[in-house]
Amino acid sequence: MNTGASTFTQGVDMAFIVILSISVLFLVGITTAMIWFVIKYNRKRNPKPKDVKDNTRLEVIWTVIPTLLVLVMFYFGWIGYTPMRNVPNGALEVKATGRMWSWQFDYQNGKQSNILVVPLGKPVKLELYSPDVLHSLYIPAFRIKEDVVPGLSNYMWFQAEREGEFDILCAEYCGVQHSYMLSKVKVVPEEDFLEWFNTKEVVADTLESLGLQILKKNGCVACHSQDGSKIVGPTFKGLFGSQRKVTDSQGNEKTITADESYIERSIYDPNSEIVEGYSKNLMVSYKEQITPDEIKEIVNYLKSLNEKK
Ligand SMILES: [Cu+2]
Repeated sequence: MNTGASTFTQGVDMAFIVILSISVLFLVGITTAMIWFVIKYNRKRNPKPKDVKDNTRLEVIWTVIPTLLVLVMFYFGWIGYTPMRNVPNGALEVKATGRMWSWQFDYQNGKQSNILVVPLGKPVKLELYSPDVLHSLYIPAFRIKEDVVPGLSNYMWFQAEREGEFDILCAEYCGVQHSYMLSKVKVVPEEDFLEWFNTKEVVADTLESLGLQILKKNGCVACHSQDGSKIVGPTFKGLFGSQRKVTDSQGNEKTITADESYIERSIYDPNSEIVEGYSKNLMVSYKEQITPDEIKEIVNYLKSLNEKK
């Protein structure tokens, strides 16, 4: 019987309980023996120290028993871990991108989402990708965690056994907004999943402009505020058309106007001009993620922010 949220829950919990029980046993045993020795062999009772000879039988026992216990721990760790590296055939493949500081999930039919929607009881394989720094995709309820390393292809898989929403966290410190790098995995019955999977766009967000949707989808809003506050990068508020003091890649300072071409440069080549008061190398190029047409929508959105006032 499997009552965990994923097929791995039981195996991992078993290894955890075995290792914890052995550790508790030793903690209690060693502490008790220590207290007992302190009382029994204190100086008042034994004014003259006795010379203790070695004891082969005792030495063999305290070598063999811990070796067996370590092998028991290894065994339970091994049977809990090996299924995690063997992906069954026919798993649903999803590309999981971890970047500073958001998660993005790309399905093979072009569907894109910031939460991971998966069918209940079906294997799902995540191809892990990072365009910037080390992250780690962690789903505590499923008992899985895997590093997302730039330049290295890595994967993880799971099969959800319970409907509902479960937390996704980043478990590798990746910068100032690391703790906000949160998402959810939403487990739904297969019919509901297929319905979601085959729907082109979410209609619920029609109140938001397309530009803002693109900015949210790509995680831009994690670093750029819309209300004038300074996070990691400059705010979007009042950005378009403003005069910006920047330092170019040669280290020259200059003042430029934030027009269409500036917005495009900022997205495709973010380190070519750094706005005064901000740091270099915190943003990577979004050339692969954001198309020129999408940039036009972003510009429209930025213009609309100026009109609001
Ligand atoms: Cu991270």
